[in-house]
Amino acid sequence: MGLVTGKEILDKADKEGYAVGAFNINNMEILQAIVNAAKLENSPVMIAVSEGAIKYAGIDYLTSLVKTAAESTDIPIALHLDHGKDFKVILSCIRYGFTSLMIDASSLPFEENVAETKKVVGVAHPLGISVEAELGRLQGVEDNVSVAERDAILINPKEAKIFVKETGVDSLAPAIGTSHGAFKFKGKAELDFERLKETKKLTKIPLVLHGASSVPKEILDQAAKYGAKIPGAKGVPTGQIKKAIENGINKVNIDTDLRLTLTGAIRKVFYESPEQFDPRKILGPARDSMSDLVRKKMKLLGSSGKA
Ligand code: PGH
Ligand code: CA
Ligand code: ZN
Repeated sequence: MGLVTGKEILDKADKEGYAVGAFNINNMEILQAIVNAAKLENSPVMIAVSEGAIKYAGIDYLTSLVKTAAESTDIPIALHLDHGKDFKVILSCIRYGFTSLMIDASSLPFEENVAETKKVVGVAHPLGISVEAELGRLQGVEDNVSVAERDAILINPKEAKIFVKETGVDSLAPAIGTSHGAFKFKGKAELDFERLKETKKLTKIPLVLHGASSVPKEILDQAAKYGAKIPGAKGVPTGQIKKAIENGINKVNIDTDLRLTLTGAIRKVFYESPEQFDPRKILGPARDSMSDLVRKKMKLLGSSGKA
């Protein structure tokens, strides 16, 4: 089967009350790990490609790999631009066959975010390509942050309603207290579920959780055992991911947990087999470990068996 749109995957998830993982790729092994997991779990999946990944691997290489993966299965797979900021990159993604685009103009004032998002929807929708946008800032928010500060950082559900109506986006990423990377919280992790609930009620579209890696202790421990030094790493507890899905999240973005898994697996090979220099023996175990990780995520999100 060819690629399907983000909207097709996410509208079904919204209707049936589960979430689909959007996993970031940079190379063949990461993609194969994800697609292999999707096949084993019979789960729809979104392959996320960032502007950084495009710079690293080339849009031609990455799209060829993802199209080849989609042709190998009947599992619904969407090819998604993650955090698109440059309109030229967005246009080249359209030309290369992406079926889902994120326009991230969330650092701009509200009206400019509306205008930028509208511009992307204007070119994408006539071509049948889905669009995701973002409101608020992705920044860890702790208990000691003042109400005024929270309001400045996190999504305003009433604004979200206006935003969705004016732009016509297919999905929206609300800032509710997560951030990207391996160091999400200094104190206790607590997402703003009230804001999320209200945003869902007022927008009634699929919502997206960015910065959703859990940074699991067992992955950190494995990496540390073989020499990694990543002190203070902390992610979103899996219980909060579940609660977010119960309150309207239908797409969960994972990058960091893949990176940590790959790092731990490669370190293990280097530590245990210093004589090893075959790339297949170095990257193969990492690919297997990432596939196991993605299978666990699909079970957690409720997308297993939904393909
Ligand atoms: C993400 C990934 N990509 O868009 O939001 O977040 O760093 O938590 O994996 P993590
Ligand atoms: Ca942002
Ligand atoms: Zn993100």
